[in-house]
Amino acid sequence: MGKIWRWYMNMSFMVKMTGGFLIGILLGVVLGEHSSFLAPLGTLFLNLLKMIVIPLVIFSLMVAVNHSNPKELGRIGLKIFPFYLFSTGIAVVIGIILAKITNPGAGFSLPTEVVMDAPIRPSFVDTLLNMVPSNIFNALAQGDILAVVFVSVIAGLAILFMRHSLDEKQQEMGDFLFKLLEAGNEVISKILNGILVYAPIGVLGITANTFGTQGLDTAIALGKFIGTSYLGVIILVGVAFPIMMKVFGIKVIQFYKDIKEAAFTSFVTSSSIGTLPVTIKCAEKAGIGERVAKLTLPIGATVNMNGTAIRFGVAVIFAAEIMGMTLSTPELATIVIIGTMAAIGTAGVPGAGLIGMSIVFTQAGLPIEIVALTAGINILVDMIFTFGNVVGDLVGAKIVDQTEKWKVDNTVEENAVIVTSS
Ligand code: DAS
Repeated sequence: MGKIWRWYMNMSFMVKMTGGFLIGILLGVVLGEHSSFLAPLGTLFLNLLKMIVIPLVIFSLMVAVNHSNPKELGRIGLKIFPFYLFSTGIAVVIGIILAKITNPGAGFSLPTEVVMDAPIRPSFVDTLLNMVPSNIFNALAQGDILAVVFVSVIAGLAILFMRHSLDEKQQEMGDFLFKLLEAGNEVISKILNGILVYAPIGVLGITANTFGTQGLDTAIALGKFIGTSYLGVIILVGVAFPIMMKVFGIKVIQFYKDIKEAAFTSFVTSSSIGTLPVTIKCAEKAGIGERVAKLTLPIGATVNMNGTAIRFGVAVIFAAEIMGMTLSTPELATIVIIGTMAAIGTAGVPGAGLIGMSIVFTQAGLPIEIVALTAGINILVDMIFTFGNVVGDLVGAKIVDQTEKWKVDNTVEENAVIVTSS
């Protein structure tokens, strides 16, 4: 038994998830309807995902915010965060539009009767207003992720400014709270690692039950989900980002050549944070100033998830089609906000996008069973989403750096004018 356990633990996460998926398909095809006895394995996985989402977002966001320097955060932060919000929102929209063209979930239904959570998809204005919770504890208990993201960011900033306060007492308390945050983050990541050890078994249960009752339809639906995801990131990186860079006079082809190692590393590792050392090296090659790179890239690796945001847009339409629901334009606008905030709350590690999807689905009132359904093919889509995330981090850094250089040039010109005119 010990030997089998060591063999299982030594296998990479992605290989295990793929193995769980493929064995699940095999069991589903062989057992057919009888595979439903495996469904509880999947339900347990879903409950574990739901259990960890809120604490994970709280601690990962508050620690990420505290890794920045408030003095530097000022001007550059006021440029990079609007880019992150704008580019992530655009990515969700690209995912939604593409999925409405490819209809990945059309003609497919879930094996088990799903009771839809209520309230379903609050209105656009309510979603914006609900970001500021009237009762923080109620928002936590309800799993209101937008409120949790909002409160985590402002609480994290409060601790950050305490740690950099001139008042010694404030500094001491801030440092103490930051140590508590880092300890809490460590606890949550250990629990998450435990969940990810079980994940392949959960994926096996979900996949077997789905393929056992839905058969080939599942493969077609998931195949369209994968295809739409890849197409979405290709459009993001091939069209949207170049347009944004052209606006700032950046040479796109040369920039993409400079960052190719980071793009490739992110694709094969499926980890934005794991790619960070290569991302920083490529930033230097792309002529991005060290100050801008060192400030924006670590934060970007944690909160800027343009590729993953594509996943959320595609997944929501995928789920709505499976559930036979039609989303109105205001509801889709609400989904863009939910997807953008959930992307900010998603960590840059393998498999994190699945947890981000749980956030979006919980908030949008869509069945989390569909998240687990895509878990089996996560290895294929996680690569392209991470690729989109890391390229987006570097595009944001390059744009901010370009405006910083404009600022320096203008200052030099102004000084030159002063000198010549005096
Ligand atoms: N693997 C995540 C990353 O590192 C992306 C995702 O899970 O969607 O960015």
